Amino acid sequence: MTVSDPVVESVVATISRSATEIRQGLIGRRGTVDEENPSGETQAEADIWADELLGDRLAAIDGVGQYASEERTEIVDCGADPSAAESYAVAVDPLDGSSNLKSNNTMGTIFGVYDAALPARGETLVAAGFVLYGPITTMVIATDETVTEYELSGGERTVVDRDVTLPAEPVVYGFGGRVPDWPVDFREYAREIESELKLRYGGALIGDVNQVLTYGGTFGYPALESRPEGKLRLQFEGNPIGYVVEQAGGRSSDGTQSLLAVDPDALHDRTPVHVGNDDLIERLEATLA
Ligand code: FDP
Repeated sequence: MTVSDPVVESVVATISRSATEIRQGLIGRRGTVDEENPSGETQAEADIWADELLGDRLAAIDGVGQYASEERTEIVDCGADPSAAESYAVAVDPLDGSSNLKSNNTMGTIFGVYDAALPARGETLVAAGFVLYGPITTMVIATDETVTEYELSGGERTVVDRDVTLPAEPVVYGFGGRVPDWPVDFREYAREIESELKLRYGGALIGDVNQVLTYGGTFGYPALESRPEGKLRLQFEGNPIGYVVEQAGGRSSDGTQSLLAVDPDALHDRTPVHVGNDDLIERLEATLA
């Protein structure tokens, strides 16, 4: 199964073919380097390596006008005008959850294909998705038509679910950050959710969101007392994940509105991130209002 837009299909095919290689390349690259990413976080060797690998390949695609990554300060101008028809900007988090390298837990690669110059609103996404490096490597791709899950093996992608839809009955939840750092209103909401759903939290956004897509429920990395802007990045994490979950029948929120409606100020802007079943996000927004 291919994506109908040829540029988007090339982006998706490039990421899916690279995923097996990225997975293999993690061996021997679990250490950190003496560098920080533009958000001030220590980079792993694998973060930099995966960014270079994906950056070179995605920037070479005809119709990709910009490449941007959580791991580099500036946008790479790839030649095509991202606001022109049939030309797009690609934003990538090459290795989401890379602090899990140390404990050998789940990680992912996230991408968003924007039909606008970056930084852009999530509403301009034409496709988004992620690779999940779990016991097996899977890929979820959302377009305006559908959300599809694939298994990846040796550069091939095989459909396992043609129509990924959030189960109607929520089962799991996972919230990031430390409880004492949660604002009082979020704590109140979390107490309610804890009494209704089952905690499933692995510490990598992609792994935790995929549990929500699989079982129904909610994932949140809220605004913190120490960091009201939240931890996750809007262009590289919030928007693509919001798009996937909304296309799968759920909702996304920054606490007050859909993540896709947030106006970015800068490429590396952070945002509180909440995704999940409709009624849970509605209750969250009502509690935080
Ligand atoms: P990581 O720092 O390991 O890359 O934004 C990245 C992210 O992981 C998310 O994948 C994850 O949900 C969150 O940060 C975990 O943050 P904590 O440091 O608070 O555990």
